[in-house]
Amino acid sequence: MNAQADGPASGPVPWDKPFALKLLADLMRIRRMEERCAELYGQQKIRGFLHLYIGEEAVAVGALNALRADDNLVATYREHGHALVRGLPMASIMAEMYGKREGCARGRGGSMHLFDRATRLYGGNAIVGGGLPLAAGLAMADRMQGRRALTACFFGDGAVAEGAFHEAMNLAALWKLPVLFCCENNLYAMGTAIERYQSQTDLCVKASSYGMPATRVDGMDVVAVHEATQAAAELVRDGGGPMFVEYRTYRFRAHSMFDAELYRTKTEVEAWKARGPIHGYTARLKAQGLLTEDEFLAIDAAAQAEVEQAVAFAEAGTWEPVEDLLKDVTTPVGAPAP
Ligand SMILES: Cc1ncc(C[n+]2csc(CCOP(=O)(O)OP(=O)(O)O)c2C)c(N)n1
Ligand SMILES: [Mg+2]
Repeated sequence: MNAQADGPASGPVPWDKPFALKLLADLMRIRRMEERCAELYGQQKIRGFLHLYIGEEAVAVGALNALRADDNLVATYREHGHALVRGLPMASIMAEMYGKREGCARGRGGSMHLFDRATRLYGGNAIVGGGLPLAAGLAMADRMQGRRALTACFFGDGAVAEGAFHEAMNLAALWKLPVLFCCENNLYAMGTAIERYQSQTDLCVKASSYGMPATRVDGMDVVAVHEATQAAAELVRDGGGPMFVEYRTYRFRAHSMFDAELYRTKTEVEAWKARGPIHGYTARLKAQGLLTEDEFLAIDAAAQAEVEQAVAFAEAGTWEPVEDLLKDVTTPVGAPAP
């Protein structure tokens, strides 16, 4: 139904070797980190919700490598890869997943709420569509403070059916706020295919209806993602107002760790895996003489070593004492203090 099995992305890679291999390393770091997270979940080292990004890595890697360090970033609960590419140490991400004090949100957020003020990662978010109004607000703050940065807001196709999407798109377009709306369209919202919950399945049409430029790109192709995001970011940064980019992608794993995947066929999943973001890119790099098999193995080994160091760091981390649990918890006006 949704399969678009036209083979892996192809074509020249327009980058010098260091940059090309940096992006390959980012893809591998996310993949290896999340494969390990799945194992740790089985061992109950990571608990609660866990949404893996496996299959979608080219979006975060291509897009975030096209942005600047002083741009703001807002993400969803499927944000481990975004946090990593943004520059958070893998160890602090892993410790957060464990719920340890050494985590980037001091163990209070967990997988869905990675947050880091220093790198301007304004959070994962458990609420579908919840990040869009935050992004509009951050962009408005930048405008008022005269900062020439943009806010990149990542969200899924499911968010496009939420009121918050339309409110944020409307105000961002009306006030020409510097927001880059990055829609990760993986064709499903939990177990519901896009044809079953969207009246208009062409999401660019929805964005265009707010008078905002919109473009669609192959989210399995890290080169195409980078080029489209760079062009869009330039437009937004130059004061052109917000822009919408739809990245057509696919998750290879279940929605979360509790999902029997009865809503899609194995054939469809396999067809998308054939377009996987890592092996297609690797083949192109090799064909162009930018990568040898030994270099690939070294990048993979480095990613796996980083994962093991991150796990050791999380294991050695500390739990917050029970008596501190209500610290930083806001008390509603009129309620007795905790
Ligand atoms: C406001 C709100 N409604 C419902 C949910 C339950 N929920 C969690 S994930 C999800 C699907 C979202 O799909 P999409 O935005 O496409 O993101 P994906 O999981 O595919 O990355 C839903 C409905 C929620 N978290 N928040
Ligand atoms: Mg989705």
